[in-house]
Amino acid sequence: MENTISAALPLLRQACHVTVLTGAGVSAESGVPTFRDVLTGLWARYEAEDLATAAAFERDPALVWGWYEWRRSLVLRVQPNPAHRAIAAMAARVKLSVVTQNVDDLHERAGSTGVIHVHGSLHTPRCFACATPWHYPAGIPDEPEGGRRLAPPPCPRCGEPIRPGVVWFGESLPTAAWQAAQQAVRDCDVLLSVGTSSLVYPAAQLPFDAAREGKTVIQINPSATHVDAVAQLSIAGKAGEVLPHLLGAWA
Ligand code: BV8
Repeated sequence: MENTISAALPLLRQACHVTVLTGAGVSAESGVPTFRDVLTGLWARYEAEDLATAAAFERDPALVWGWYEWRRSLVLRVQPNPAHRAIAAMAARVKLSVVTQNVDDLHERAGSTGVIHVHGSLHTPRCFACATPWHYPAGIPDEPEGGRRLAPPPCPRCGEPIRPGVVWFGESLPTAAWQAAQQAVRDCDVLLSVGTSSLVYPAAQLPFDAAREGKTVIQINPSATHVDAVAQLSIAGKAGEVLPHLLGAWA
């Protein structure tokens, strides 16, 4: 790992614009289960691709709303980790774009601004029918370990159920966010892909778009992914351990 970190430093130092693409692995060291691990307790018998859908919500709104409320309560209880903080610190050293697939707000709580959320956010619920934005009551919900079914609140405007503000499978990505993410790849010299299995499209396409456009792709992930095929460097390590070292590029 040390030699790939030292090989990354000159590539970052020479960059005028770095775009960081993050997945659930960047929040793992905060204690947020990765997307492959977030199905526990009541939801353990489901596949994420089946539960994170509008059809699942229409079929059983309490099962799906309970899952997202459990995840939201967990995110509200944890703190950004050194990976989030290193990414926020990078913005003071080089022009930086942050594109995340995560629906938590840990990048923002670490100080990153202008974060591009291509899969929405746990913190922006809206009406399933009329899309009227809805606001959670203050405080951290007290969700039991193992989870529970929880009926979603009714929309104050039309009475239909409130849904999480995330992008479900089968739903299009928010146009503005997706266009900003693609622009951030076009504009950068280096794409840093951190903590993503790169299995969900179209976000998973971004590192391949970057490589095709001649950008330098650097990956940080303890495991191998498809991105290894196009990465100039794959740093086999944890985001919270590797990213603080990469700040050395600008020391
Ligand atoms: C779309 C929000 C156009 C919700 C997520 C059939 C019909 C419709 C579409 C499709 C279809 N077949 C395929 C598709 C496309 C589909 C897709 O890609 N499916 C996959 C399963 C093949 N995509 C879509 O549906 C997208 N929309 O295509 O629109 C359209 C519209 C209508 C009709 C047709 C087409 C929308 C996809 C968005 C889904 N929403 N999240 C929620 O959070 O509940 S996806 C979710 O999973 C994440 O956001 C992320 O994008 C994805 C993968 O998660 P990761 O972040 O990568 O996490 P994961 O757990 O997988 O991996 C963690 C990684 O971290 C691992 O590699 C691990 O090694 C590493 N790691 C662990 N610890 C650390 C670490 N790394 C560093 N440090 C550590 N400490």
